[in-house]
Amino acid sequence: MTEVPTMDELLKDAPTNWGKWGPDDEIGALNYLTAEEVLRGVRHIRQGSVFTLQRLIGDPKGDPVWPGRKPAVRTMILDEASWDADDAPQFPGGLHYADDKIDAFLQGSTQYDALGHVWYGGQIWNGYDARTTVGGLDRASVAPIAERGVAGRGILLDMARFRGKDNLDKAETFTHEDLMACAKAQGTEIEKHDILIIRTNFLKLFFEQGDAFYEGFCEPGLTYSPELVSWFQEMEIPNLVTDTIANEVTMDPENGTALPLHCALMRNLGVTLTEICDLERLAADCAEDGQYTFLYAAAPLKVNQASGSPVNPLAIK
Ligand code: UVW
Repeated sequence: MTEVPTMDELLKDAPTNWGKWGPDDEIGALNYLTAEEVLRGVRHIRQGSVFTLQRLIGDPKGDPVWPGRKPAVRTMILDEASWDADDAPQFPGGLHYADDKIDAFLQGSTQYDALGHVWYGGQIWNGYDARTTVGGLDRASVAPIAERGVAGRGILLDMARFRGKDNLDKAETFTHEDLMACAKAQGTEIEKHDILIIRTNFLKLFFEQGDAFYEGFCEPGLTYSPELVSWFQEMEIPNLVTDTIANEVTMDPENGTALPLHCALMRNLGVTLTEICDLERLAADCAEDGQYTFLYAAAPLKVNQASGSPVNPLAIK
C-alpha cells in the first residue's frame, strides 16, 4: 500500500495568500468582494425571484451531518401545556407564549466555515498559530465573516445535470476544468471573483438511504491537484458553496488524504467554504430559464470565536 502523505508533504510547494491582506486579516478571499463586485452581482437580477439555500433544521426526514456530528435537537421550553401548571408564570391580560431552544453543532446544518476551521502543521489561515483555536478561535473565527457579510455574482454549476444524472455518485470526482466545461454547457462562463455554487444533489441519497448513507462514507466533489489550486488563486475565487457536507471528495483518490482542499483552499488561500446548501429549487429554475448567474448574498450568524455558523444564503435572479 502506498503511504498517505502528510498535508505538509502534499502541499509543500502549494501557494498561499498569507499576508496579502495584512497581518491581521481574518476573512481572506472575501476581500475580493468589493462594492464593484456586489454591483456586478446586482446586474444579474432580472426577474426579482428570491431563492433561499438553507436546509430546514429539524427536517422530519433527518438532517445530514458529517460523521461524528449530531443533528440539532430543538426542545420546547414553553407551550400551551406549560401554562396549565400551578407554578406557571402569570402575565397581566392572560398572555401566553411559546419558547424553545436548540442544541446544535455549528457545523451541523447549512453553514459558513470560519477560515480557522481546518489546519495542518500547527498554523491556521494567515499563519496564525493553531494554539489560538484552543478554547475558542481567537483568530479567523466565523465572527469577522459574519460581521462583513458576503455578496457578489454567484454562478450555479449544476454538475449533476451536466453529467446527465439525478445525483453524483459516492466518491465521484470533478476538476476545475469540469467546472468550466459545465459553465460552457450552461451557456455561461466562470468569471474572476465569482462565487461558485456547485450542485451534486448527493444528499438525495441521505434521504433515500438513512443510516446506510454513512457506510463507506465518501462524498463526491472537487479533487485536489496543484493546477486546481492555482486556478482558484488566479481566478481569485472568494467563496465555494456546495450542497454536500464537506465541499470536496472526502478521500482524495490520488493521494489518500482526507479533505486536502480544505487545507489548500481554506487554510492557504483564504477561500471561504459554505456547506450543506439546498440548491434544488434554484437549479430547477436555472434549468428552466437558462439563467445560471445571480446576486448571491449571505450573512452567517455572528457567533463569537466560533469555527462556523448557520446561514440561510440567498440567490436573487
Ligand atoms: C470538516 O471539516 C471535518 O467538516 P466540514 O468542513 O464539512 O464542516
